[in-house]
Amino acid sequence: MRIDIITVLPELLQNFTQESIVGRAQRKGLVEIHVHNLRDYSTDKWRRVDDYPFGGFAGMVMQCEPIDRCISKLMAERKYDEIIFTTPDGEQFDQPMANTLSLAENLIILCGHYKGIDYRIREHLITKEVSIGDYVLTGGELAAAVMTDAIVRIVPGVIGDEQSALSDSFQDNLLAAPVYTRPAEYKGWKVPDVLLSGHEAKIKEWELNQSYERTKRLRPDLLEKK
Ligand code: 6GU
Repeated sequence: MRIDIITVLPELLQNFTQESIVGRAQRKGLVEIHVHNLRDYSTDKWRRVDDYPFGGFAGMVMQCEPIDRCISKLMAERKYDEIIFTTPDGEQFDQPMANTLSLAENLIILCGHYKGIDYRIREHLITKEVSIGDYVLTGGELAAAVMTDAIVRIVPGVIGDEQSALSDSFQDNLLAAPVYTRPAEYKGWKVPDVLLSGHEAKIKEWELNQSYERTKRLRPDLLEKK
């Protein structure tokens, strides 16, 4: 899978794409993430990519040309499954959307900024508008990082034990059960006995009960989706 991220703040995303599980997935050759500096596609001598809005509204608007030049170049090189725009008025990102997007071959994520982008880009080039939640960020970079992280980690082979991605919170609309590691007792704080019992069926039953109990208490809305 390949993800192309278009941004005016490439430095903000560079470390993220090289580190941790996402970085390792790239080194393993399972995914390729390319960060493009939108200013490289400006034809302005000051490398500007925004301008004042028609109608005299406040703020600046990202112009059509640099975005179109960047997306057109990428589209000439390969076929994209989705051209995503990050925006607070987009469709809410969630685990089912991450699952679907993880099956894509090629994705573009265009990071929104300033007051917004010229609406013609959204009408003519963007295929999917996505928000990561009901709050406003200064730009779409962190949203692009969140989406990329959630998508990449469920690509087969990225997480060693594939069970572990499938047993995540939200994969079945249940929160995950608590986990513990050694020592079995720390400062008098004890690990539940059942986990030390070696009784596999009982442990599975305990995990499922914990999942239901925690979901009912913390996120009852998820149980209504089941
Ligand atoms: Cl995708 N972008 C911005 N700027 N703010 C957001 C968002 C995206 N999702 C939630 N808030």
